[in-house]
Amino acid sequence: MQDVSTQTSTPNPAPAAVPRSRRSRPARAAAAAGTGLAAAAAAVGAGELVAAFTGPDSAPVIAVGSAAIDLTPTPLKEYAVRTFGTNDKPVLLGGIYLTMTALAALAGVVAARRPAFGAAVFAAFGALGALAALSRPTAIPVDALPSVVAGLVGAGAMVLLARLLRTATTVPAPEPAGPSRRAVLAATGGTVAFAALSGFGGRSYSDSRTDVSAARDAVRLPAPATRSAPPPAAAHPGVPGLTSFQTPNPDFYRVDTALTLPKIDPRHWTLRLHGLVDHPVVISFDELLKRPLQELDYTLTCVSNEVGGPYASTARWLGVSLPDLLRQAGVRSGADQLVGRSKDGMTIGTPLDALLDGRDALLAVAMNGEVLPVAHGFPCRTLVPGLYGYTSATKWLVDLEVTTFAGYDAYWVERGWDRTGTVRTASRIEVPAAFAKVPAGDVTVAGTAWATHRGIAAVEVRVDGGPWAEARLAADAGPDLWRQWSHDWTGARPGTHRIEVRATDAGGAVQPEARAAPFPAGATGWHSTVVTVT
Ligand SMILES: Nc1nc2c(c(=O)[nH]1)N[C@H]1C(S)=C(S)[C@@H](COP(=O)(O)O)O[C@H]1N2
Ligand SMILES: [Mo]
Repeated sequence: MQDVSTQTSTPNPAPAAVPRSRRSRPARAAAAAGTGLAAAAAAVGAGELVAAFTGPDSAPVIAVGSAAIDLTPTPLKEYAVRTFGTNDKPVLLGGIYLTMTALAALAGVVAARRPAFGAAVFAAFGALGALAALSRPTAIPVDALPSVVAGLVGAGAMVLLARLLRTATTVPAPEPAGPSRRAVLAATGGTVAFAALSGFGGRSYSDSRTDVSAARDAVRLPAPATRSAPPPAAAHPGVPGLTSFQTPNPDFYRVDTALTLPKIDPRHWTLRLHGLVDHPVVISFDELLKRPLQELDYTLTCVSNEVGGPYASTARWLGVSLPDLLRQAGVRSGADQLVGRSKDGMTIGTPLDALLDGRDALLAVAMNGEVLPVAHGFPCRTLVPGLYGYTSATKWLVDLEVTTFAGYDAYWVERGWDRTGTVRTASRIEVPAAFAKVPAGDVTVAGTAWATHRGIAAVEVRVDGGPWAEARLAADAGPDLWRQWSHDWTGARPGTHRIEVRATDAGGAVQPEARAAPFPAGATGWHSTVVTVT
C-alpha cells in the first residue's frame, strides 16, 4: 500500500498490514452503528410496505408484539396491566423498538468487520418475525412474507452499507477516501429515505385499505323493538368528583390483546353459530339488524381490575337476544360452553347455563346510541350480564361454537384463569380522592359498588377501623348495573385517617376482607383510602 498522504512529514507511516483510518474509533463505531440503524429502518419499512397487502397484523413488529402478548406468563401480564394500565400496548411496542434499535446498532458495528455476521442478525430478525406471524391464530402462510422481505432487505442493506463503510475507513487518507465517505453518507441517506417512503407509504396505504369509518357511518340502526326506561337520574348521588353513572364511549375502559384494531366491513361480515346445535345458523349484518333489537343497561367489568381499580364502565347497549338465537339453533344436550371467536382469533368461553337462565345476553351492535366503536368490537360483540369480559364479551365477533368445557379451553382458560368468570362483589371510594386534604368537620364520602347481575344490597363505610356505618345507596337502576353511594362522615378531626368500604350483594354475601389478586378469578378485599383532615 503506498502512502499518498501529502503530510509527508509523518515520521511513521502505518504498516501496510494494518489499515489506517483518518477517524477516531468512537467516530468509526458511531458510523458503523448508523449503518445498522439505517438497515433496520429499511427492514421495518419494507415490512410495512408488504404488510399493506398482506394485512396490518402481519407487519413484523406487530406480529412479534402479538406473539409476545400471547406468550407472556400471567404474572408478568398482571404486572404490566397493573403498572401501565391501558398504556401496556405502547409500552410493549416501545420495548420492541428499543431492543431492535440496540441490536441494529450492534449489528452495524459487527458488520463493519464481518458484513456476513451483521447480515445474519437481520436474517434472524426476519425469521423471528415470520415465526411470530405464523404463530397467530388466524395466520395464513403469506403472513410470513412481510418479515421475510424485511429480513432480506435488512440483510442486503447491511452488507451494502458495511462494505462501503469499510472501503471508506480503511483506504489511506485522504484521496480515495473522500468519495467513499461521501458514498457511505449517500447510501445511508438513500436507505433511510427508502425506509421512510416504504414505511409511511405502506402504513398509510394499509390504513386507507382497511378503513371502516365510512362503512360504520353508513350503518342505520333500527329502533329497538323493546325499549327500557333509562336509568333514573337519582342513580347518581350528585356528589362532585364521583364517576358519572353512564360512561361516555370515549371514557369507557378498553381491555384487549389487539395491537392493531380488527377492521371489519359489516357488508362482508357474517356470524356463524354451529357446533352442538340442531340447526346451524349463518347470519349477515343486515339479517342481524332485522331481528328484534333490545336495549340493555349494563356495567361491564374486567377480571384484571385491582381492588379500587378503574376497569368497569356502564353503557346503554343495543342488540339482538343471544339466548333467542341459541334457542332457534337448538342447543344439544351435553353442551355446556359457548365459544365466541373474534376476527383476530381471540376465543372467549361462556357457560351455557348463564346464557339460558333468562338473563338478557346480547349480540350488541350499539353503545350509548352510537354504532359500536371499532375499539369496542364493531360491528358486533357479545355481552352476558354477571360475567367478567374475558368469559362473556367477545369483541369483533365472527363465530359462535356450542361445545363443552371438557372439550375446549378458551384463550384465558388455557392461561389458568377461572372458566366461569362470575363477577365478584366490588366497591370503591372515589371521593375524597386518595391522599386528599379535606377541611375538618363534615366530609362527604362517595363511591361506586357492583355485583353485576346479583345487585348491591348495602354499602358500609368505616373510619380508622371504627364501627361500620351504612352508606346511602343512590337509586337502584337494576342488578346488572353498578350502584353508587354516598356517606356523611361527621365530625372529622384534623390528622390522617383511613376510610374503608365494603359492599353486600343482593344475596346477602358481604364482600370478603381477605385480599386476593385478580388472577385467577378476580380480586377480592376492601378498598381503602387515606386522607388528611386539616
Ligand atoms: N376480541 C377480543 N374480545 C375481547 C377481549 C380481547 O382481548 N379480544 N378482551 C375481553 C376482556 S378481558 C374484556 S374485560 C372486555 C373489555 O371490553 P371493552 O374493551 O369494550 O371495555 O372485552 C373482552 N373481549
Ligand atoms: Mo378483562
